[in-house]
Amino acid sequence: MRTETGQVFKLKDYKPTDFVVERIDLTFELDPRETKVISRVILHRREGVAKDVPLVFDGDELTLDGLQLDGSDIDPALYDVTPDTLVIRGLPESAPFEVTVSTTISPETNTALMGLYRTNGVYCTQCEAEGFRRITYFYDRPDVLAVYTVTIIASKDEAKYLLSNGNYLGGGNYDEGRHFAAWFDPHPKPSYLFALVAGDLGLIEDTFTTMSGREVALKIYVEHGKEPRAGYAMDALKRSMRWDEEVYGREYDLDIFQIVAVSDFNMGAMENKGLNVFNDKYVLADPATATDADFANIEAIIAHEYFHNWTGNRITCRDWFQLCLKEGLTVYRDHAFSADQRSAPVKRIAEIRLLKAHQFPEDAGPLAHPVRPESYREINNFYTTTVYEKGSEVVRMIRTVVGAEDFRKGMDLYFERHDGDAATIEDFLACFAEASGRDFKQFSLWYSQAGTPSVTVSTDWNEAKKTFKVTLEQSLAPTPGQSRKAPMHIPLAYGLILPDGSEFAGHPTGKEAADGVLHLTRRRQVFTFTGVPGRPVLSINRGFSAPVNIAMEQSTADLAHIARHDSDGVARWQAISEQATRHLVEASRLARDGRNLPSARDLADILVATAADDSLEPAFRAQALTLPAESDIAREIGSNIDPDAIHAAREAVLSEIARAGLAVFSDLADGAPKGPYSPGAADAGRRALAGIAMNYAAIAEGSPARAKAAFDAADNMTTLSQALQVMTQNFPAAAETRQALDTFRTRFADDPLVLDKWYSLQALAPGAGTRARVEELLAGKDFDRTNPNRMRALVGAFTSGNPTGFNAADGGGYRLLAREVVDIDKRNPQLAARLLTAMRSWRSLEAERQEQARLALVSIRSAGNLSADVSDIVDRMLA
Ligand code: 0A1
Ligand code: ZN
Repeated sequence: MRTETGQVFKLKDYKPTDFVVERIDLTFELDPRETKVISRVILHRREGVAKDVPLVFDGDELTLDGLQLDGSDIDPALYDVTPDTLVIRGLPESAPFEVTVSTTISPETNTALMGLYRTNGVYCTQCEAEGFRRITYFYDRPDVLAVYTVTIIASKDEAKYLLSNGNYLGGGNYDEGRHFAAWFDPHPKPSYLFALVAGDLGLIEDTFTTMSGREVALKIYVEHGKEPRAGYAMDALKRSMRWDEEVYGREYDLDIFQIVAVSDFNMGAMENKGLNVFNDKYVLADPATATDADFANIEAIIAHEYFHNWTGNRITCRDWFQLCLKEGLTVYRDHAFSADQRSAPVKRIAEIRLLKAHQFPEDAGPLAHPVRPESYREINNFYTTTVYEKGSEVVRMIRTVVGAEDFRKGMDLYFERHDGDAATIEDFLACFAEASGRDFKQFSLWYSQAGTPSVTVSTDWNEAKKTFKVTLEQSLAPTPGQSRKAPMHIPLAYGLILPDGSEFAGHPTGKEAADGVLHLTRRRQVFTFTGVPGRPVLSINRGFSAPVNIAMEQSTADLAHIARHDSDGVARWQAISEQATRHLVEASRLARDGRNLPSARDLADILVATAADDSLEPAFRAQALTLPAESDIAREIGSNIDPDAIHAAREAVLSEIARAGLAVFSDLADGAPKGPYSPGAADAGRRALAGIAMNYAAIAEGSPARAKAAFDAADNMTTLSQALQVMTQNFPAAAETRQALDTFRTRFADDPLVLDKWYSLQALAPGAGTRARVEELLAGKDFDRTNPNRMRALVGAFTSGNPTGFNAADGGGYRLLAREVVDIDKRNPQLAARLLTAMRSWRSLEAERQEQARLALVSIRSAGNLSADVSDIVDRMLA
């Protein structure tokens, strides 16, 4: 493990390497504890680099076994080696040369899950961002592109399949029960895209014929016995391949595309060239074990990794500061794919919810950073929702600014001009500037200024003159390291809805407002509409065209007018959600002061009417009925948060809505599709509506009976887990709930992915008492603390999804997290650091909880031997 060195990496220090790598040949002799790695690298000195400049390769916890130059041992006086660097002097001045580096590594004891490790007896690698340097000494940076040949030797018993990137070259028997396989990847790639997998696995196969008629072999490897659960992933893969051809003209470029599902993985999945490695959670699904949400996630992540083949692999990043170049763009592409496969407005609503729930708090707290950071201590800590989700929103805004046609032109230009490059955000923006003839200078602030902009909107209707004036004013609060900010280019999609519900067709004067978008570029701007027949209602930031906070005094009646008439479904949801948020914020404040709560009648009326409106998609109705989460309310309140007051207020509102709509909810709760399960969007939407209706009905009835009956009758995991969730959230202490949990545990005892749900549901039960249950589960004799999915399912769910449990006033939740973080850090720093980010909003809590949280953070900081990952996060949180 790399411990803290305090070293800070800066964007402005970028410098190309002194030597240029031409190709690399790797040989692996696999063994659980003593894997031999021989790396032959052909390089030459970059033009203009002085002849006394040494070659400096990266390493991480390595030991060197041998070092040769063009086949002869290098004199030890000519090199220096430590576990994390290899420096070789006296290398040829201009001619190419070959350096052979031999190392021995121990996959079995590699608990960080970076580099080459073992999971369930399978050898597997994870090299992004800096894992390759745990395999061999090399230039482990994304701007060093090389052609790889890989030979793998292993025992036949232990590893039936020997896989790496690219096309299969051949293989055969070796010695003493061992065999080998060789792979060649013709596309130059950076080391972070290298992959090796070897093991005894189950396999499903298919083929895909590309747009130019080439047949590509498709293979998905999973644990034996799980093959039937890989079918949906295969289907999603083929749809992704077709979509990228149809929408972006991008064809796959190897003879084979492989996916391997493993059970120990730090993230969701990894786009290694031609050999994607997945967390098995995002591959395995069938109706009995996966929910609709699981199916949707699998579809999205399969697409995401596949789309990286062009946005990430063919065009990669010059340095890790440019991470959003591949991630923001690829998230944008997978969102568009899912929107095409499912309901576009419902997909957008889910994206907005996620962005506000995760990215907005990150941007408002101590871990805020620009979409393209300018410095970092540990790059692993920058695989964030800001880089990914806000990065995607920025690409979406580019499309809003230039329009669909020029967006596609810009993308085509990007693919054409930068294929084979390690590129930058400037390269990317230049393509859209050129395609559209626009200047992106101000727009590029979205990449460099952190924080969520606020836009204050005020309107003025002049009945006599029939003019409507919209005044917009933007501001951006300071974030760590950035005290002063410049005004940004904020594209705000809008509509003016007239009293009769129709939309005003005119535009304000001036070029800053064409195509239904107000382009806010100055601090304050006024847009005037003339000839408006009657007082309109402004629907602003429609579809969340810009990731900003809008502050506008809008009456409940006006919000209801938008909710009823807006031509844009997302905007209708935004109006409903705004009304719910306002009410909940107000109720939480009153609850905090011990006062009586206001009636939620108006809100209940809108929600119940929406629930009952058969002309609306079920999935949309389900979204509308899902109240803002407690964490959303907390974010809106902003400071001096009392999670108990928010919980009490939200429960009261839920119960008022439930009672007002009991007849409707009771009906809808039975509306899940009957007959064979299909994971498609239409059926999933009906199940979502039935599930939320069941929750309201159970709340109104004050009894778990309905949910227990649904649990007993369920024939698919979606309904089963919905029913269990209704029980654990609302009736955690009921006998029925205990009984259902026991049944669930027994039925899925041999299925870790399903058991993860069992852990999460218990961790999410509200109230201070849940911590004791979490401790009990952690202490269970079969609880596996080394499995990232399991830790996230229990500790992650408790700390980031259970505001009243985690933030219990005695600080016990914080102490639990601190203890686990320090413990996990010894094995898996990345996982520890990520779990710790659950405390990123600690400064917005009320004073006593803040103090408890601070003490817990300080206790982490004072634990010895922290990893770079954890110390970076804890230091930023305490700064
Ligand atoms: N590039 C991957 C995410 C990823 C990043 C780091 C990892 O290391 C443990 C693994 C995966 C993606 O965007 O899907
Ligand atoms: Zn990605």
